[in-house]
Amino acid sequence: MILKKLAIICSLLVLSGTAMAVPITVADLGSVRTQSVTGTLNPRFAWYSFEVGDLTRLIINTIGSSFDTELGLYDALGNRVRRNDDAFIFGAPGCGIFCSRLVFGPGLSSGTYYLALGRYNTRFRRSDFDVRGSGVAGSYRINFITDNPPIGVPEPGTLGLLGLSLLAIGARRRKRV
Ligand SMILES: [Ca+2]
Repeated sequence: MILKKLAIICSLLVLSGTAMAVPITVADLGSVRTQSVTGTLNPRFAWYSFEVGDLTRLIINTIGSSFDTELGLYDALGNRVRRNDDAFIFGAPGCGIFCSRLVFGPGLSSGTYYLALGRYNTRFRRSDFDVRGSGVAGSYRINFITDNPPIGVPEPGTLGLLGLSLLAIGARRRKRV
């Protein structure tokens, strides 16, 4: 009898171990920087992972989404760091007062984080990346605002050079006509 109970406990431990697994479909954004990602909830949640280094601020919001959003942030061990449902009492483009927002100052530890987006009434449980909800048709937009500049935005000097080379090409074309 005791052996049987031990076996059950062991299998429960194994099950809880597998429950801690990272969500199956995660889009890895690499080092977090100022950028926006868009998509649809397929099937019910959207998961993104990203690395946080030495930041003084990180703001994540869902302005521009077409439905009532919710956000939940988890650490690498699957523990919930923070969640938010509605953040904009005066409204925002897209989801209006129902857009979500997470704001972090310098206190956010460096490491890997997992962000889950769902619709209203999503349950972000405390551990094991356990997120439950029903999903919704519609498009979402997640905006990341950090100290790190966006990828692919040319430095002002590069812009100047680009402008000069475009002018040169334009001049050459005019000469040919
Ligand atoms: Ca909401």
